[in-house]
Amino acid sequence: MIKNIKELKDALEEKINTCSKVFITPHIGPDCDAIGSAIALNIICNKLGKEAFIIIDDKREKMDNSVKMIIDELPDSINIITSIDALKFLDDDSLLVVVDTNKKDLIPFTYVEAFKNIVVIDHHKPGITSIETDASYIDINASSACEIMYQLMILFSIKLDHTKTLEEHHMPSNICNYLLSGIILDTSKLTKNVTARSMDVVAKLLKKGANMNYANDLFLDDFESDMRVSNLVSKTVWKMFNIGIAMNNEYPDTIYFKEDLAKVADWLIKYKATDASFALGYIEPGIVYISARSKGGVDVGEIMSQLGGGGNECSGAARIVSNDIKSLRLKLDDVIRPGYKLK
Ligand SMILES: [Mn+2]
Repeated sequence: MIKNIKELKDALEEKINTCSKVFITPHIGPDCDAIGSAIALNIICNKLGKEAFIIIDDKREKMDNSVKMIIDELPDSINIITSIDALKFLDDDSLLVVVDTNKKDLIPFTYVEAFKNIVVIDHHKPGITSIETDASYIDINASSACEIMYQLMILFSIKLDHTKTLEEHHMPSNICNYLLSGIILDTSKLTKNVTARSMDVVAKLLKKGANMNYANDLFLDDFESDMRVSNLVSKTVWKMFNIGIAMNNEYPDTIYFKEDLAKVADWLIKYKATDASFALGYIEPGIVYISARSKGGVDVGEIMSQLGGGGNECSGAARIVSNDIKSLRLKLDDVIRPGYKLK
């Protein structure tokens, strides 16, 4: 276990310098925090003169718009490859860095044991499926992986505000905006999980040229998505008066985007009377996704962990292989009861 950011910097530097190449993997279904931190790590590798590859298997059509926009503007120096391609040229001296998750089942491949050297950088609670490595840095007080990555980049003396330096090193000049977007996303626009340090990082990113409008534009809703979200919100059933559960009972086979379900849970938690909210639906045939939110009084991460997912007190999710969403809905009812302990 790595205890502080300085130790993480030293461990990373040593491991990157001594490895043959670096494979960076964000979680399946990468969001802005995951992709932002993966790019930041790629820049650190470039700075140390090491070849790096970001492993993403998600199909472009399935990707979140904000992530697509970021990927589209990346320079050629950032290599995104699939896990099958990665397998072709990984060797005994390859280093794997997992960002924005610490769980085996949330990374795109199952050959994690093929790596002798693994670093985990995350801000989610560890659980039974956590990747085993001595070089694991998990700061659950950090708002986001991007908050951690910003501090790391500073320790690596990377000049984020120097567009020319970034260009010379073929680094994406928009990196400050990517990091800001990751923080904005994971804090629900700076309203949740925000500490003095998060705000400090945000202030420094803005000073270095990040632009709030970039992040806001990235997260603009499109009409179709908003209609799917409000439609699902209207199907919410209230349990024990203050737990909202949204599911499409009428057309249970409807396929949603993961982000739609997150938005529904976000929507329901904004009401004064809501203690916790859950939104569930298929994200592809045979895969049910549950997004959960709480104001902190109901530990939704704990509730989600009982369904094979995870998270923290305020935010959680689970991805379940199932063709029977209706019985999952009942199972959710069962696990909410014991988890419903208001502080
Ligand atoms: Mn995150």
